[in-house]
Amino acid sequence: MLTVWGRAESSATARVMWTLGETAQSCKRLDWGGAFGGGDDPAYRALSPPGRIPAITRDDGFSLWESNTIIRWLATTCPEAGLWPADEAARWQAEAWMDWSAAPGRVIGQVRTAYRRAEPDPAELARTIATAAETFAVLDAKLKDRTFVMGEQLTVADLALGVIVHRWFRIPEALERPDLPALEAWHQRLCARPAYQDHVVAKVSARPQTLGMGA
Ligand SMILES: N[C@@H](CCC(=O)N[C@@H](CS)C(=O)NCC(=O)O)C(=O)O
Repeated sequence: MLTVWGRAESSATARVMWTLGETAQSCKRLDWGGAFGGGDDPAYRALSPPGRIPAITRDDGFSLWESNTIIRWLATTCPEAGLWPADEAARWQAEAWMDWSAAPGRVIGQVRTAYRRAEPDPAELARTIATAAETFAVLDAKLKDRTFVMGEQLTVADLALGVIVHRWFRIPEALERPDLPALEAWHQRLCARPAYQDHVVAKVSARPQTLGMGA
């Protein structure tokens, strides 16, 4: 039995839970990190050296940290799900998109910091949204002629990016942003997947976001 250490609303935990859902693997999830604490627990640091969530453990002592690494591992333990492309070139392209996910992850974090301030600064909001839109446009361009990032099959590339993109579509409606139609259509396709609904839509930014949330 696998145990996932991480609070459900954390984006990094959600992508691991989503992957488990897509591969129909059962697990036990422990609320960890954030208000639940535990990140500085020495036993937890042995699992996750930076003390960040998520980490996973298996009853036989196997453990892993870093959500994208966990996704890769889960994909390899369940090859029949087809999440790791069998074709060599496609597999390494998927790896590149996974590594690139750090870029949209960083810029959406900057947008969230800006709109959650008690008194959001319009200049900071405009700047961070413009940078984020430019970054998400890279993925929008990739998705123009395909169903999923690597083509017609959901892969680890989608799993690494899907939660970050959900955050983009949950920024307050009052904030102007350019249309990214291919990205939006892909997000809608993900929203139609039960595992994404359960572990991402229902858990990550589930409530409407508003300006000045930190107030
Ligand atoms: N690159 C890491 C990032 C992990 C990370 O920063 N997780 C956040 C939650 S999304 C965290 O641990 N925050 C502190 C906490 O929740 O206590 C991963 O993808 O696993």
